[in-house]
Formats: sequence, C-alpha cells, structure tokens
Amino acid sequence: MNWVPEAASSFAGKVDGVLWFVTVLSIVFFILITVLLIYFSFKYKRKTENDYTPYITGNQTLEIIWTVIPSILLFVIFAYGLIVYKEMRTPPGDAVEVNVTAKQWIWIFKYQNGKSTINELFVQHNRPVKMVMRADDVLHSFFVPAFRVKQDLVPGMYTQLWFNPTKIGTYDLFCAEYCGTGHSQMLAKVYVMSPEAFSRWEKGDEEETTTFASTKSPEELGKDMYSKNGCAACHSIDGSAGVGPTFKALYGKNESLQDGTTIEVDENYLRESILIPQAKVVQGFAPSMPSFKGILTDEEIDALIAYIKSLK
Ligand code: HEC
Ligand SMILES: [Cu+2]
Repeated sequence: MNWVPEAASSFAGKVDGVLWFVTVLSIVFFILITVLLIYFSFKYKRKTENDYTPYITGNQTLEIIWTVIPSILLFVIFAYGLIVYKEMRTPPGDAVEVNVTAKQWIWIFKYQNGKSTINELFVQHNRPVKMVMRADDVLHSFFVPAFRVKQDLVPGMYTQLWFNPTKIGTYDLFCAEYCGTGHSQMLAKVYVMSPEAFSRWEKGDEEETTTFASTKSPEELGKDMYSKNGCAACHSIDGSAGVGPTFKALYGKNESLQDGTTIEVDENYLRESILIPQAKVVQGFAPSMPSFKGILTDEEIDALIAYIKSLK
C-alpha cells in the first residue's frame, strides 16, 4: 500500500522523513498516554466509601521530566523541519529558470530559450529548475505532489519555488487554491525528460516527447489539444455556455458579435479567434480569452479547427 505519493524530487524523501518522524512520534505518544490512562483508571479507582485521595503537594523530579523531555522533542521536530524547509526554499545558483503564469484556468510556462507551453511543463532529469511565478487574476497554487512542492501564485507579486526532478516520467500538476468555476480543470502535466530527449525538445522536436505523436488524425489531435491547452475550462462541447461560447455546432453558424455585426464561422474566423481573440468578440461574453499566439503551432491550430468542425 502506498501511504504517500511517488517520490520524484531530490527533497521528496526528506519531506517524507519529517512527515513520518512526526507521525510515528505522535502514534507512540498516543499509545503510551492511552494505555497509561486506562491502566491508571483501573489501578487507582476508588474501592471503598472511605478510600480517600492522598494529599500530594508536588514531585519535582516528575515535573522536570515531563517538561524537559517534551521540550526536547518539540525542538527536534522544529529543527528537523527547519533544515528541510530551508533546503526547499533555497534554489541552487545553477537552477534553470522557468516563468510561470497562472490564469483562470490555465498554466502558461515560458522557458529561457523563448519557448512557451500551456498546461505542459518540460524539465530535464537531474537538473534543478526554479519556477518564477505570478498570477494574472486571482490566487492560484502550484502543486506537484510527486515533487512535494506547493506554492501560491499571487497577483501583483512574484513567488518562487524550485525542485530537482530525480525520476524520468510524467507527473500531475494541480492548482491547489480554489480559483473559480474552472478550478478543478486547472491541471497540467510535468514531463521529466532525459537530457537527450530534453535537448531534442528544446530544438523544437515536440513530437518526440509528447503524446500528440503523428499517427493521430487531425480531429483526434485537436481533441487532445482541446483538453491539453485548457480550452475545456472555458468552452464546452455539449452546447452549454461557460466562460466562453460552446464549440457544439459552432462551425458554419452565424455568430453575433459585440459590435452588432454577424459573421459566418469559417476556418479563418476560428484561426483568428485563437490567435487574436479580441479582434472579434462574441456578443454576451467578456473579452477574457488569452491569445494562443506563439503557443500553438499552425498544425495544432489546424487540428483544433478540424476538431471544432467535427462537433456538429
Ligand atoms: C480563459 C477562458 C478561455 C480559454 C482558456 C479559451 N477561450 Fe476561447 N473564448 C473565451 C471567451 C470568453 C470567448 C468569447 C469572447 C471572444 O470572442 O473573445 C472565446 C471565444 C472563442 C472562439 C470564438 C467562439 C464563437 O462562438 O465565435 C473560439 C473559436 C475560441 N474561443 C477558441 C478557443 C480555443 C481553441 C481555445 C484553446 C486553445 C480557447 N478558446 C481557450 C474564453 C476562453
Ligand atoms: Cu487556479
């Protein structure tokens, strides 16, 4: 049975160490105190009507013991926690920086080589990374259980966090601060890649690493992009309006725009809506869609359009 999530960062094991230390200590004292309580309540139960409680004024030795031992234990908990916490809060000087922006309800990652991804964080195995994070709208929280890291993102200020991923694999990233109706869909994946795979990715060969490998039809690929890039948080496919209009039966329809005009939804309109969302704003909706310029490639936009067209 797994008591804690998989441990995949350099300090995950240490965080677990603190957790287990405090837990085991608590269990030991819980059992000790409960057993003594039950034992004493039988042993010292009043047996007859004239069984008087002895008059005790104090016991210095006992009092010193029950003050000093817990004080030492509490100090050990504090010191042990502080040592691990300090390591978690101090990024090594050679950590690679990634800029993280959280907004309702997507994660945007910007890398030092100029690349940008949404809801997918790419990091290299055994190379420390530092997240420099901010929120665009409300409080969000960056939480990767496998790395044992969690940090709030706050509008108007930068917060940071670092980790060294020690296991190649794919891990869940959650938003851990309730941030509105799309909160439960504010999910991302962290890909920890071997140095070779990472440098291939850095050079632009995304197909190598992510699941949108080429065997899929544009429609299927579009469906993946729809959930991966956070479109799902704002656009339904069942006809219900969310933060944005539904994609159901969108293609070919005559859309009413905020400026009073209507437009027939075709490929060009869809493409423009994804790249420059504020160019034509749909009536009854706020111009709150983020631009996907520089984030989605042309093929990915083609795939999304194919997917939207399939939703009759
Ligand atoms: C944060 C919420 C949000 C996210 C995420 C989002 N959108 Fe939007 N989108 C909106 C809103 C609000 C509108 C309506 C206002 C406007 O036209 O700009 C809209 C409008 C659109 C339209 C025009 C719809 C119509 O009825 O004419 C398309 C197409 C579109 N989005 C595609 C996408 C795609 C594709 C993605 C994912 C890659 C996406 N959106 C992600 C909020 C969002
Ligand atoms: Cu959030």
